[in-house]
Amino acid sequence: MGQWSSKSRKGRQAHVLLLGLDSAGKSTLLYKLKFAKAMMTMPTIGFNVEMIELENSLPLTVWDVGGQEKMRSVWSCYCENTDALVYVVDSTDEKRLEVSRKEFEHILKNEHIKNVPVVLLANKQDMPGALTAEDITRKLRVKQLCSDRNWYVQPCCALTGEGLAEGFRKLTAFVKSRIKSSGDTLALFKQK
Ligand code: G3D
Repeated sequence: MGQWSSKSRKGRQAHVLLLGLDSAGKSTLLYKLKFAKAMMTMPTIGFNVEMIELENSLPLTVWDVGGQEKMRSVWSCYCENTDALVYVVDSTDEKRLEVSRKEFEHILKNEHIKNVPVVLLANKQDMPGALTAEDITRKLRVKQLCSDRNWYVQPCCALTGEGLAEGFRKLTAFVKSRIKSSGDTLALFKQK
């Protein structure tokens, strides 16, 4: 395995698109990752952008685009130059799961994110009755929809942070392997 050199700060960063319906927990998880604490969140009007670097790994620029119905129509405008997609699902919101699945299916058809790896976060696992990651995988038909790319479904709780680092580690590994296989020399990948 290689390691990302500190030079990578000036070099390659991964652009991560963070999507999901409103209230799925996108802002909460972003702040938890960034500041290691749960913060009071407001509905995202427009977008939030945060730089995140996990354990001396590839720096990630995470674009959190609002998930309200109005904003979903502009998700596709943020797809260009995206290295990875994180799709967040509220595992307790069974009523809107089909809406979420349709939006997921729709965004995966975007030409700019063809073959881009996906990590789906099955959030709010702390809540009683939350669907499991396996349920979410099945109900969102992730295997079929993501058959052309690397994907992973991670159960998590954005409030406590449980599962977040694992999910983003998986994402980083997917991105690195995609960059490597595409021979991206900007990546500054240093072999040990
Ligand atoms: P969004 O950015 O996807 O729209 P937010 O969603 O991050 O604003 O979260 C929406 C609500 O869900 C917030 O509650 C937030 O605290 C809650 N939430 C987010 N993640 C979790 C989780 O893992 N578990 C639980 N129990 N709640 C979570 P409020 O009450 O502020 O609307």
